[in-house]
Amino acid sequence: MRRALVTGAAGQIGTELVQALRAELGADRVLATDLRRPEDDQPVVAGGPFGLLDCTDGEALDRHLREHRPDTIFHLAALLSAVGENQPQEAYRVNLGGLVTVLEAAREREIALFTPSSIAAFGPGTPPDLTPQETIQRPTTMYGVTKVAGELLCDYYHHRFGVDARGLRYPGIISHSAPPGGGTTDYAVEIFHAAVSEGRYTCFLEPDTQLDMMYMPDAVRAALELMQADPERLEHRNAFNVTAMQFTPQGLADRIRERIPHFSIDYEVDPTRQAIADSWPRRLDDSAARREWGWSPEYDEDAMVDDMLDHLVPRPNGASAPESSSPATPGG
Ligand code: NAD
Ligand code: AKB
Repeated sequence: MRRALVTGAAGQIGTELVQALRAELGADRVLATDLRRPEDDQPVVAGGPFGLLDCTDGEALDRHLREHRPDTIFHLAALLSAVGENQPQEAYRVNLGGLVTVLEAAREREIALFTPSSIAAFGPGTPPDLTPQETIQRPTTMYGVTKVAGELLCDYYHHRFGVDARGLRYPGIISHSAPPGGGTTDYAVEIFHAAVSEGRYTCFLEPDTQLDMMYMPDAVRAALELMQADPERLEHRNAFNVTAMQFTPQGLADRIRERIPHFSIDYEVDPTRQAIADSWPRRLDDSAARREWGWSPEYDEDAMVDDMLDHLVPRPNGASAPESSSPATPGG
């Protein structure tokens, strides 16, 4: 990988993936694109080239590809689960229309492609514990439907046209830099901001709803490692199960209260997001990723909570928060 283009770069994952790519490849070699332009002082814009791009617009994509000449596209533009249930037709149009547009460009220009899938690609009939790499996939959300179809499309473009398409099934991603984009796992980010600013949080999921989660540094590293993996070792190219930690809202609140003793949580359950969460796995089996390209998470729940609060709790005398670094005690 020498030059990259990122779609949906202003979102939760793009904001951090772009910075990691620029650190690795050089700032000028990573073109960040999105439907919306963040403020000029945001790292995605301030740290290197940025272009407006609707990922469903094949001509505009082609213009960017001609000018920037990437060998790899990280296709992150999508509508997430809760937004997708509010606007299912739009989720279909952006998530699948955008993916086909990008796959076609990757085919025509022989560009490698990273596309994230999600735990949302599973449904109520899927085994929820140690969910196998290959199993029943009958999701009940439009977001999930687009993720399963996306996994299949990426496999198809690889087998049929030789496109170097690769992908991960991400669990819920927790981070402190950019807000989450309207998903069911968003509570696990919101809770930190609320704990620090107000000392209390009202959660939209029930206290004992266990979901699979991952801290952003692991999520970014997983994408980079997969795209740099030896293709000869990859049996599954797209939709690798990856996981790092599992917790419930109550369990996460308990971990936060160990660090912020006055923190309290209450619950106002949103039936739509609760139904989505109830249809998703509690813990994935990520042994295929471990075997085929050496996946191993570094952050467990305690290391993630410590690092989140290190970044979000205001420091005395305006000192700046540390860069996220590998935890002293690896988890996983
Ligand atoms: P996000 O919602 O934070 O960001 C998505 C970005 O896409 C936004 O900046 C939005 O402006 C942009 N966008 C929307 N429509 C667009 C269009 N037509 N053209 C170009 N850009 C458009 O999402 P995210 O959390 O960064 O997720 C990125 C990818 O990772 C998505 O495919 C998502 O399904 C997947 N994923 C995310 C999580 C998570 O917890 N964040 C978990 C599993 C999978
Ligand atoms: C969502 O909740 O929609 C996302 C995801 C797990 O795909 N965070």
